[in-house]
Amino acid sequence: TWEYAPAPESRDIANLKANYRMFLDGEFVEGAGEPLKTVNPATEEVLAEVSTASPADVDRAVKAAKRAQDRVWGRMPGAERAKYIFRVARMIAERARELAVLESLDNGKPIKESRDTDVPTAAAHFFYHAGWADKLDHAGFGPDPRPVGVAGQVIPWNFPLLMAAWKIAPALACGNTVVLKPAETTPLTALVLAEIIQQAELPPGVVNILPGAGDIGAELVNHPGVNKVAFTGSTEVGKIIQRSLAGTGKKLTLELGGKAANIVFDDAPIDQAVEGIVNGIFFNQGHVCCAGSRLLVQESVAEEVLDKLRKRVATLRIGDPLDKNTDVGAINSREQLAKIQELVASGEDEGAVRWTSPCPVPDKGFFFAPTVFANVSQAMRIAREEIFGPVLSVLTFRTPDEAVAKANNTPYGLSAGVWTEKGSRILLMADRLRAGVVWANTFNRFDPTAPFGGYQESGFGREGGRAGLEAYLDV
Ligand code: TXE
Repeated sequence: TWEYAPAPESRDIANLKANYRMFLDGEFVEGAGEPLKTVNPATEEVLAEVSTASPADVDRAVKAAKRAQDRVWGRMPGAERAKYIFRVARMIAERARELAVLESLDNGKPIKESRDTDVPTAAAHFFYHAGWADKLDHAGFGPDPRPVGVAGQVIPWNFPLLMAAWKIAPALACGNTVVLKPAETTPLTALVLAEIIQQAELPPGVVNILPGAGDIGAELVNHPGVNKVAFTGSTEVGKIIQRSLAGTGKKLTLELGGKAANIVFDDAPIDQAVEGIVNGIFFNQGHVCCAGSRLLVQESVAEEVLDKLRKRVATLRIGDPLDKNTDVGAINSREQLAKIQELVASGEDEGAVRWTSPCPVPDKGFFFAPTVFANVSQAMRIAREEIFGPVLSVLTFRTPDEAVAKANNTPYGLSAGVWTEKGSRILLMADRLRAGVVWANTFNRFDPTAPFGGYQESGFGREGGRAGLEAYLDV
């Protein structure tokens, strides 16, 4: 029988600004690395001091994960693993308020997004994958699918808890153990997830969470004890990892940058499309790999769409991430803000027409007002490079062929959106767009049942759905 532990006490919201230790072999311990200070991007104040891993800590964690995989987790019947994973899912839901507040403090995202998207979607990911743990033999993977072993996982700062869930849940469902490195600017919610994993009594070593900078990420992915690497982050680092793993025989999945086209046809429900355009680029301050950062609008409705868009964007409220009315929060770091400013300046230099929302912007903290560029041509940097901020580049097209050609004119291929009343056009476009995800009459919808991942320089491998399990199984 399975006895549920009493619901653990959440940390008092007033005490979230504590210091955090790393999670290794079932214990919270001081790492031997230089402690890092994480900053609240909305106030520029230090939020917490976090201990970080040294290369020796990485080695200890990988060995602990291997022991746990060999002796316990990899041998456990799937139905037993499922109970632990369900428990983690439920405890995330129980600690939702604490996790949402902490995520907004550490990352800068509006509380309504961490409350309504990040935390529930993270819990949903564990619930969904718990359901797979005892069905792997019957899912058509081939005879006797086996766990790969130890997964080394490195995640970015834009969805800190959700990315941890995306990585850890499928790995555990398939019987693998995990060493995960969160991003240096947002390690906190992954460490609360570690508390949950400890309270859910997962055997020591099954999950290890080691904060650190990129050098520790490199140490982890290159450790010979790691059998499978999963990375979400910049295309630049993804390429470094791919090169460094060549010839090692390790499995690898990469989820990298994007420059998605959000395509609006003249028969689209325009008001609904405007909401989708706003959500597509201003959700999470545009810190979204699948953000609809290029609006492709059919020439005959371009003026109407742009007028309505500017009016709508002017009503967005920018400011305190903990205010429930905030629509656009803080940029995650000073570095990211500088990158956005540099790319916006390039758009002006290259002759695009800049419009900036007149909404008031706080003086303190890292904020950037929602910005829309019209008259953008395909050669401009703002049409080609990932800005990863609240900046939309607007291009026009006349025919579906031209829309496809422009949308596919990118080295990326993560996502796209299509707005039209015509079902046949949706199917045609979805077929011809080189993107791992195509949304129709919606944007930025995430669901654990749907595989997510890219083409080309957006990476390879899928997360979510049955396809997401393949990377964590050998057949
Ligand atoms: O990413 P990095 P950064 C894009 C976005 C952003 C740019 C830079 O355009 O402006 O990348 O962001 C770890 N081996 N995206 O510098 O460096 C690092 O510690 C192993 C898109 O933050 O790729 C962190 O945990 N790991 C993206 C993680 O990699 C290494 C999300 C991501 O950091 C490493 C984030 C190395 N050599 C940024 N170097 C998306 N697709 O969602 C760094 N890391």
